[in-house]
Amino acid sequence: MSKKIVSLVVVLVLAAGLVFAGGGGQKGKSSGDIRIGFAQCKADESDWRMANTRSMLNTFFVPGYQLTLADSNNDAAKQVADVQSFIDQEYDYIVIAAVNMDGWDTVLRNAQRAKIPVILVDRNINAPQDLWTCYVGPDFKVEGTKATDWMKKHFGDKPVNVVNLQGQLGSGAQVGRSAALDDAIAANSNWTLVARQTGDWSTDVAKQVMTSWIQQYGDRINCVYAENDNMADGAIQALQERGIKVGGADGVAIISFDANRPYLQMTLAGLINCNVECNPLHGPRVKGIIDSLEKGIQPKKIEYIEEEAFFWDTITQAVIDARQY
Ligand code: GYE
Repeated sequence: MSKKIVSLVVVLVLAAGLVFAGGGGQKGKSSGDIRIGFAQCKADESDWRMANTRSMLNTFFVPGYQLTLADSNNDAAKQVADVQSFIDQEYDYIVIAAVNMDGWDTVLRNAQRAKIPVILVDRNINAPQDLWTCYVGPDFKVEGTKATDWMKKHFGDKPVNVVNLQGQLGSGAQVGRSAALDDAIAANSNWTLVARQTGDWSTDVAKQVMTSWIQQYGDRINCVYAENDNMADGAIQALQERGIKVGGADGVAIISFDANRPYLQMTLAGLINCNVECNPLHGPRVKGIIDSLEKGIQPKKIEYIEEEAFFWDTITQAVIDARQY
């Protein structure tokens, strides 16, 4: 099935909050398929999350696997219940992209008792390491440091008056990226955090928040640290609607994370100054882990993925065209 059709299936079926991807044959235990329960945050929440969802569904849409996606709609309590449901249905593997870092101990102990391996993908959590098999994803604080290193170079000793559009509060991505900004502010006396608030990974919410900050702080703001592309876009819209110069050498500097292709085009256009990659294509990584476990091979406990950063004054169209997402 082509990518476009799988994406359509994803969009059409997501409304049911449950998506099955499997390579033919009878569904369920009797088919002999490896049954994987994937507890996703909110499958269509952002460009990043859609790419991540497609990667997981496309990867397991092959014979021998049955992937069931449970969409928590970014509700942490529902996501824990989704995982418990996978346990109750005796899935072979559980994969979690955690909405929130906390609240996992009880349900993961239940998975351990049921002898179901738990693979953490994308988002890290606060739970004892013996309760989960492995983590594959970014080191979010390292991502944030790539952004603050650019800010240091860009501003030098000039005052940095930064506003921080945070991701969903309590998610590993938000905690790590915000912590990197906190460290940089503490280390640089010419940096000031003017305001911070969650934009819930959303363009519209970020635009509303940025609009109120412009009304409150006006041209004092010279940097926006947005913890994903969709929120960076919302901030840019708010600034441009008020005729405020954005990006480039002397506009309000825009920091973003994810590096989805449409936002790398905005980086090339000089609207986003620094875009830190956060690779969503975890499907093949998770399949590699499951295939190893099927052979009795233990994966690395923590596998941080290599990621780069892109900058407005060095990125090229060729770089963008070569990207997978
Ligand atoms: O940055 C954001 C998504 O967990 C890295 O979640 C992911 C983040 C990503 O909602 O767009």
